[in-house]
Amino acid sequence: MNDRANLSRRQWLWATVTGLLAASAARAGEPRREPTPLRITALRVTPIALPDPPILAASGCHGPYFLRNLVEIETDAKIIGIGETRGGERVAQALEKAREIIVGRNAFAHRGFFKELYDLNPACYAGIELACLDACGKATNRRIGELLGGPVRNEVEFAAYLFYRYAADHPKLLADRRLVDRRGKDKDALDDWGEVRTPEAMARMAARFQKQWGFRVFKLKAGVLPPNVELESMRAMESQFGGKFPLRIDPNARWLVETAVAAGKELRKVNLEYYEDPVRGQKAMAEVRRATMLPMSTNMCVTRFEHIKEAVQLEPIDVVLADNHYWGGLVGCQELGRICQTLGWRMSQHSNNHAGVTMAAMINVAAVCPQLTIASDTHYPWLPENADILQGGKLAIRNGRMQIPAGAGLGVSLDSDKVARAHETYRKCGMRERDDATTMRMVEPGWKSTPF
Ligand code: GKR
Ligand code: MG
Repeated sequence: MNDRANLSRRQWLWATVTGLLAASAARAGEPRREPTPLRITALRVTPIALPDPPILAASGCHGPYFLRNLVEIETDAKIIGIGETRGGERVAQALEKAREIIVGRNAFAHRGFFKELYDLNPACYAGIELACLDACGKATNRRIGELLGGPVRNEVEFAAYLFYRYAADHPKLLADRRLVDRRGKDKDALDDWGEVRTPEAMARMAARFQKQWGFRVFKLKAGVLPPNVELESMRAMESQFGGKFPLRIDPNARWLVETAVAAGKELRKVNLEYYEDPVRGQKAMAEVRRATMLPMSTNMCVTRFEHIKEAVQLEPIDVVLADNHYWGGLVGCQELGRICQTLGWRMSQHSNNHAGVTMAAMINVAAVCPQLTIASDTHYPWLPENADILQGGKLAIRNGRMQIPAGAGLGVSLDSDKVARAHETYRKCGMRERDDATTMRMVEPGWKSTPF
């Protein structure tokens, strides 16, 4: 019996096809190349807590720490990829479960475990995708942007993210039992911004953001003080800058439709780039958009691909704030970009508190999404100067812009001592999920996020 007779029909077909491919490669004088996987051998998850000043939003008051999860994947090539994602115990647990899914898999083929990880928790997928991309970049000596078809720009514009706030040394906040560092009063305070709860103080804050970092777009986090005070703050910034810089306002859906419509008339008088999430839900957003005819944006009512169908029908927005933590990583943001282009939506980026690894990721998102043409948000200026967990300290913001870090992968590295310290803070402070309402009630007992 010859060899062919010993093979099943399927085996025979496969042998013929691969034989033909090998023959054609050999004919072209090239050795046959097997793809080299970058096998994931281990996953390390490190929850951290970093200092957060008492900035205010519809959810209450930040602090004393914000939580993040750091992700490190080890590979058979001895390359370690790093990632950062949303903080808190739920995400940490999802990441722990992800270990058995990803160990043994190829970091280059991260899209192959997208669904399993995304279903566990979107932020879990985002952290691991980022670490995989970082490892793949290091393995090929390419920046992440280059792996994803970019960069389409070399520097990325960010907006000043302005928050009303209490002074960092507010006595009631210094009495917080969760505090485990040495911050104190005056020169020992976490920062020197003082209390900012009036239109004049907000205009001064905007001017300082402009001077210190060169920002050219300004977003007011509203939904904190009565709407007339917040509108007065917009006017104060407008006159501070002589109408030169675009403004944004984001009440995080704390306003009622009638408040938002009335506010819209006032907002027509300033150089408004867009009106972000004044009200809750696509239907209410669409109503405000129709009544005010202002460009509207969201990181609240269109946050998943499943929300897009309804948005096409209701037309609540003009701008989507992408976020790799919930849109399916950097690749998900690229997919979103194509959809935005098709629907005529502009694209910006959403931010929660984050450290330097996410900062580098956000710069890379903008570098691989051609549609992301307007300034992104970032909380990075609120991170105290010495608090980042990167080697070499914080990444620089100049003229409101950030450069893509130069090295392979994400181009940034973790400082292990700083990571250990931030993990120790996480362990000791006892905070396990974000809870702005509790902090707010320390200053304003009984506080509730009642709609305006
Ligand atoms: O950090 O308080 C905050 C913000 O309000 C944040 O949680 C929002 O998610 O920045 C975000 C936004 O644009 O809505
Ligand atoms: Mg928002």
